[in-house]
Amino acid sequence: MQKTATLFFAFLLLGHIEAAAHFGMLIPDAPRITGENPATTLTLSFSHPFEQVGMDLSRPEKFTVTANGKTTNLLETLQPATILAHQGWQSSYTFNRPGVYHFVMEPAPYWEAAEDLSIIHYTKTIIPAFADDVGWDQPLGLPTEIVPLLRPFGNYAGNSFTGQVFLHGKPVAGAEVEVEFYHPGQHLEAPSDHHITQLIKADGQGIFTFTCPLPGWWGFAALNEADYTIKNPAGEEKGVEIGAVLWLYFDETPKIGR
Ligand SMILES: [Cu+2]
Repeated sequence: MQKTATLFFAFLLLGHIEAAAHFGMLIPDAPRITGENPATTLTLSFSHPFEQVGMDLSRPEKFTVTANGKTTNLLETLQPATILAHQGWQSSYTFNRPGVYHFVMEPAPYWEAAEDLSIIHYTKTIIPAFADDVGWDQPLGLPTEIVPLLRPFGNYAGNSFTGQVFLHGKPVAGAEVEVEFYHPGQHLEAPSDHHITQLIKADGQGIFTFTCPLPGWWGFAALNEADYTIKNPAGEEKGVEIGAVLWLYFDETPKIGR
């Protein structure tokens, strides 16, 4: 008991309490774009998605969209916003033509004293516009990324996501992938901390499959150690955790009946 209390106090001193994992988040208001609704707000944050506990995300270093073979810089469109009571960012995007739009945020390194390293989560969300479905399986060539093998949209809760983890363009054998569910505005009770952040290991090709049982957003974060160091706020060279994060939306399963 006393040990728990001491640990708890230590976490308080370090700034925020880690019950579960933090995730780069890039969540649109609409998981797909149709003619009736050709625009969406994109919300960028660094949060604990299952528990809906926010952290501060300083201005991202990059924010881009890649579609129809072209990458566009959206950094200037970001507006500060309060997300889960913390610093986040929003942008609104209007879709002009069909395509599969890969939105990517590269945050500034986040110094995590509790883990003695900096964290960079390359965060990706893929949105189809006007029923297009070409190019969803294309890697973007990010330093690290999860490339979907299941089409990352048009799925029901209960479908299984399969993805492949890449680091510098090569599959990561045995990659560890953290998984969290996010349902804005809905508080869910987990039986244990293990249920808040679920964990799966990829196979020898960096491929993993995970069944998503609930409708809403599911985030996958493949975490690897970078082969470089950067300075922490105290000026010391420290390791970097680079994460490949992918967010997907699973729709409610329709009811069979008449
Ligand atoms: Cu955190």
